[in-house]
Amino acid sequence: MAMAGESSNNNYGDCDGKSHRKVGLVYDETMCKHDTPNGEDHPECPDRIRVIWEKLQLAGVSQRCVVLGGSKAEDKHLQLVHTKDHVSLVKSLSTKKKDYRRNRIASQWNSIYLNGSSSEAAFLAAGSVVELAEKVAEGELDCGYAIVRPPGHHAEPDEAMGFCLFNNVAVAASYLLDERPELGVKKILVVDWDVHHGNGTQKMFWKDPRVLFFSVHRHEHGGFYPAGDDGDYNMVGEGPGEGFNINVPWEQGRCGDADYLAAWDHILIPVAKEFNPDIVLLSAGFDAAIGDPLGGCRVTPYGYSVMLKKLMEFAQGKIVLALEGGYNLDSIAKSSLACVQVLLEDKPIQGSSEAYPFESTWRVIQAVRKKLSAYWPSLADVLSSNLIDQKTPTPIIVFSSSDSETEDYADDILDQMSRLNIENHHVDTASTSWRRDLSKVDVWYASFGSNMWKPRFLCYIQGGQVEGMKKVCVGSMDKTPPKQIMWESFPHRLFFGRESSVTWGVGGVAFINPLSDLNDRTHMCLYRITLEQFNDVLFQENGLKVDSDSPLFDLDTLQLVEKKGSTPLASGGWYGDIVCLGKEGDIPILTMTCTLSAFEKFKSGEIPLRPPSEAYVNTMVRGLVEGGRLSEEEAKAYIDNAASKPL
Ligand code: X5A
Ligand code: ZN
Repeated sequence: MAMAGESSNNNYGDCDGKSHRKVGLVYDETMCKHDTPNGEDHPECPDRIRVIWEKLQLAGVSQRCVVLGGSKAEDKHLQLVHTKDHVSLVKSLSTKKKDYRRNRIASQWNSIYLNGSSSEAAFLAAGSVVELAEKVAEGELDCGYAIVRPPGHHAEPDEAMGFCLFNNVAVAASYLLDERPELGVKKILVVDWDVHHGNGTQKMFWKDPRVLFFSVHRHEHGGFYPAGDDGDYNMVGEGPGEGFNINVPWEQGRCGDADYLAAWDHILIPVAKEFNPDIVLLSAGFDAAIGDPLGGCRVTPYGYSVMLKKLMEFAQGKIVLALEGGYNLDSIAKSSLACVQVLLEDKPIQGSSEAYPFESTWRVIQAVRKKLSAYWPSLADVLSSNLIDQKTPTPIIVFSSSDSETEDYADDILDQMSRLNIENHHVDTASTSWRRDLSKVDVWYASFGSNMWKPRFLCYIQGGQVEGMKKVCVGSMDKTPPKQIMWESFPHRLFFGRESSVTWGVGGVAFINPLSDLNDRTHMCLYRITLEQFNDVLFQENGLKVDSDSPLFDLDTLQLVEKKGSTPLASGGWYGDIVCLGKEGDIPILTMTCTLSAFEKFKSGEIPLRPPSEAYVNTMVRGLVEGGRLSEEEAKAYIDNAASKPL
């Protein structure tokens, strides 16, 4: 039953007598009861659907819609896409059980929390989308929006994940196809504009040509959640379903209206015309919205409204939106309102798009078109160079040598906006709960190699690439720049080793002897960052991804290294040892170098000593000179000396 108060009426007529479309809205306060077991903060929070509902009420649009309360999914409908075991397991999570049993179950899944009301909410979320889709397919409603949680698109046949328990949209699609043949729905277009790949939906219809699944998402070559190859554009489906799965995998964040609309105009819309669906289901996550703390993209409410408008040209406007992700409360409320106004066919939403798609966007769109043109002739034409020349250059972060580098970029102001929101929405899943604790502790990270040049080091924090680097850094999760910078020298031996590196190509990179040597000194640039950021630097230095479930260097290890001076890590990478160089005030000074055993191998020649490449030397020199540490001549001589002396 909806607790929507006086708005729960069926009076969808407008006072001006103009006939509007009959738009269904599902809202049920019961779905707010699904929450973290101990009230911990989580981005997928009950307020998400509340703020959307309140926005629609305040704007006076819910009053013009047909409001439905939630309804529970039937087991047999859930089992159209989920295993029997999965359905029973979710059902068994009811109020009677103890928290610890639920926590155990949740911990076996990726990014899932559970409480006594999770099961009920999951059944309601799926059932509500089924009910709304049924009413639209029957013609009782023209279209609708199910404001549901938990979301669904990550849920796989036998697995909950990514905040999703049941795959709400997939259940509804299968219900129409398999349980209601008399409604005549034979072909369904499922569009997934949530910023994450709809891995669950893809799996469920992988071999099914009745469902054309289109997902546009951040992918970053498999680095973005849900990581891996599933979201790649090569994943086109199999058997009879071959060609009916379309992924548009963004290579970078910051994608906005122009990028999404380019994917619409040059992939989705032409294919949808050929496919000619009987109904459209939209996995409407709003985490690609500007300001979202997880998405890092910048789609505006206007952008969403245009994307939706274009989809309403199909299936005589029969379209059902189901909420998926979206974690900035303000952004999801505004985006939802814009969408409902489009469903109601109100006057067009005002707005305009940023000028052009990114260069990487055109690259992705061309790759998708090429791959899918085997199945969809409308994608076969090569895009004109006039078109793809209209682009925003990829914001590779190349700094000026001034101190106000990043401020020059209007782009980054927007990023800072979304960072403000991260503060209020701690992501508290297995992959990120450690971050909260470690973000409260400051350390000095002492750099002695290329990181001494601040712009180079900032690539590890903010992402990007500077002159001479062969690779773009992803940056840290927390992109706050260092709070303080200072220089010091320490009694350790600097040397250069390894044949070549991914970042710098041929030539050695800098290490220090993990043990101190009072006869030697190494210049170091110290950055005051959080221990969380220090871990992200460690991940990147060791060639690991930054979305790890656990830190490489935690509070216990910090205590240990403060006591013992140095400690090896389980990184397996080149910088597998942390050295504590002392303290500055209360804050420990840490650096990373090779392990003692690797150092022995450098000494014996088992691992090669090599002078650094020219680019690497230049970067170090710039660091030492711009940091006011040495003159250019002195810096070159210092590096030369370290590179030529035997260990
Ligand atoms: C539905 C949705 C995101 C999961 C992110 C997990 N899930 N780190 O947006
Ligand atoms: Zn998402």
